[in-house]
Amino acid sequence: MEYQATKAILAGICTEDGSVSEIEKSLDELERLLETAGGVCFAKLIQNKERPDPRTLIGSGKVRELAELCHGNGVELVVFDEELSPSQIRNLEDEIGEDVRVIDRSILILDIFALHAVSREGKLQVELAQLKYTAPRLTGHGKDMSRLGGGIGTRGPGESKLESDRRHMKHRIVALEEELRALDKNRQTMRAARDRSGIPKVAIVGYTNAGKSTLLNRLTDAGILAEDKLFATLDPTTRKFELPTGESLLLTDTVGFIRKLPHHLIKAFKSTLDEAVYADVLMIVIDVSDPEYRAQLDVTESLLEELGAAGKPTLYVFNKCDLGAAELPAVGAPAEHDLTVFVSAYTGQGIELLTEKLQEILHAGKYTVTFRIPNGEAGALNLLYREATVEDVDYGAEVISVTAVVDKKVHGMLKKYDPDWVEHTED
Ligand SMILES: Nc1nc2c(ncn2[C@@H]2O[C@H](COP(=O)(O)OP(=O)(O)OP(=O)(O)O)[C@@H](O)[C@H]2O)c(=O)[nH]1
Ligand SMILES: [Mg+2]
Repeated sequence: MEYQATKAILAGICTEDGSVSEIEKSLDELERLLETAGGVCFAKLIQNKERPDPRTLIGSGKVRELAELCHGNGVELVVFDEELSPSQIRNLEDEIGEDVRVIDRSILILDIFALHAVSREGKLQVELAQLKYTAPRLTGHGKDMSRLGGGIGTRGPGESKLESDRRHMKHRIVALEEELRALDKNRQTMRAARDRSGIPKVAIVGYTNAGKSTLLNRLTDAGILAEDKLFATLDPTTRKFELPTGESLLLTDTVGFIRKLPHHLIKAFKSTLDEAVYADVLMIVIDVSDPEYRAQLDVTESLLEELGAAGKPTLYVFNKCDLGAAELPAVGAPAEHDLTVFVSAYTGQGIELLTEKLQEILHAGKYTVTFRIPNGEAGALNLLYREATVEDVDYGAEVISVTAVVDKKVHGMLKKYDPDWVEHTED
């Protein structure tokens, strides 16, 4: 059987405080989301309207225009860039008629998440978000609905069609919340174990499709699926990485950000997004070949802020340099403890410099000290191995000389082994 992509119209509204060019960019991105979900864009429709119509968002004349455009061209789906209430979807589907389905950006994003979730936690998070958001918006319209899978917007993370039987839904929501709580506890326990290991945690974050997974693969052979698709990654992956100095780090690849990511979606994926919140350092990956990269960085930074992950030492990784950027950003990081680097995760260009800068950020606020530890006081040496970076150990007859990169806390704990202690406290 030949596969036919669902033909769709994308619709947006430009209100008094919006600009048409912003809406156009947002619709272009919506088109990429549609394609990722297996659809194809037939037309884009923007209405200038000071205030949205509470019944149908766009005005009634525009709804008629939309209906004609659908009916005359075999269009089965309309995707709105704005969030629609369940009743707006019902009204729009009633007025457009002929089994054309109406969905919004959030439903489309959740549909992609459902296709891309791999881990049990990821799948449960998606199913819960769909039960809370998508299910109340499913009207049963559309030829597709009786078939398994039900078409774009209705695919669940498993094989099954998204359920919309209300009584069943309530039970399912309770069960999912319970299981997710247990998995979140698990995640917290694992995180606590990583904390005790003292290995610094670095989260790779950024806009969707920026090259986060490609970067982790480049650094660690993680073997994560990296694709020219939006939201290819849903589940976080953590890999150990060794710096040239021999120090270890934990690098975590995370789910990408996108503009107009609704608050309820952020909440639904809180547990996995927490990987960024609990990191010591952030690597923000930016696709400089995308003309929209500045706006994408703004979106990333404001979402990090919303998550409570902003203000950490950050390495700004300007990626895809091999494609050439229209205008390269001025070098110079936004905050004192931040750094920037230009790389291509694809060709490997700049990766060596990236590891150096990463090291620089991790070592910020740290300095090198040579301790003299009497033989037999192995506890101090162990502490250095655990909490600092040991660079050199020289076993003398009575004293072990250990050169290590330490922070103030470790230095203070071992001050009695530092012959130059006074000097350092004056720094
Ligand atoms: N030319 C070029 N392409 C790259 C580079 N880095 C990544 N890509 C491509 O960009 C696309 C997206 O890469 P991913 O690594 O999947 O991006 P991501 O940030 O993990 O995306 P999501 O998981 O979807 O949020 C893939 O087709 C990569 O091959 C680069 O440095 N240069
Ligand atoms: Mg990815």
